[in-house]
Amino acid sequence: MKIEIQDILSKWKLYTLVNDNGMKVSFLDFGGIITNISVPDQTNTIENVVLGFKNYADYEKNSNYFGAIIGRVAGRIQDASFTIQNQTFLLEANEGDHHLHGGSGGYHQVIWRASPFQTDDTAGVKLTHKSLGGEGGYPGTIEVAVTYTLTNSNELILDYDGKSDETTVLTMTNHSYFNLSGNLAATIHNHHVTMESNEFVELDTRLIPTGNKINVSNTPFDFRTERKLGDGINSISAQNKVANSGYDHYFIFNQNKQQSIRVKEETSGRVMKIKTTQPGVVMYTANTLVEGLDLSEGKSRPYLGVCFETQASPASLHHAGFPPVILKAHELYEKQTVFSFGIER
Ligand code: FUC
Repeated sequence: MKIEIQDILSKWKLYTLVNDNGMKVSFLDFGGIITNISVPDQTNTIENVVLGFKNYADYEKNSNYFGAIIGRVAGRIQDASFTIQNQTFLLEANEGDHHLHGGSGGYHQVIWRASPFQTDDTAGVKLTHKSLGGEGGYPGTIEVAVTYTLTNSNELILDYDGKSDETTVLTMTNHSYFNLSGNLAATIHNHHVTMESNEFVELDTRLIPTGNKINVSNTPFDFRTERKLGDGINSISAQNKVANSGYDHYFIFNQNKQQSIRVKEETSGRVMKIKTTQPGVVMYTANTLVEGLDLSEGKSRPYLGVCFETQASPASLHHAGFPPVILKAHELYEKQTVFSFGIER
């Protein structure tokens, strides 16, 4: 195991974790942004499987949230406001009338304090940050930590911890866009996904949850048996159309099942498995990714990556019956998501 550290633009640090199989994970202390995950394909060719900019300076804006830590609350908060314990809190409306991904000063824009660590079989970095009560409109001073650990079994473990001095809201995620074809060889239409989810959250035309859950049966949202992402991207179903043709929806995991997702790309043979303690995932197929950004292996275009934003549901702040994002004062927030990479011939 190895950790390499590089200075970037004399303001950020880039950490690269390398395991004994040659798998590499690189990320910045700025936003905790994962810039590169390099893993072997079936011919043992090691290639990058996430979208990242060619020039580090482009991460400064990063309006697509490439690879970043998202918080305090991942996803959209309707009308940029919520009420807890009879108190209403107003947040920044940074997408129309709504609040998206923690606002302009969210965790994706913070330089995190980084502490590297290493054992025989793991290498990692613990990123910590303190967000003050009132910042961005959110109540409670929170100490958060996100730890990235690479193992010799080609797993990337993301551990999220947090504690607040007042009751508040918190659901963090990582916004990596995966593309298992390797070095952007193709779009994600032919990525096959399997997950145990009977229901997903219906969206209105503003991508705000309506409060309804839809059963996946007989829809392109049924991933209980393997389905390719192209099915939803090319579908005329109203919910795929509303999301700008594709997926941008919260899938609720079935209770009492192991919460895991499997993603497979046939040409490369790469398989990614995601295991999480979170109650659901936003699967976003980069429907509105702008064209022509300079990425490390080519130009951006829609459907070039797929995000699996494991998290609770911000819809819970306005509707009953959704996985809650409330964190009580002094309660420990502890979540884990593991991405593991392999091949299948
Ligand atoms: C996802 C989506 C949004 C948005 C953003 C970049 O989380 O839910 O629609 O486009 O990422």
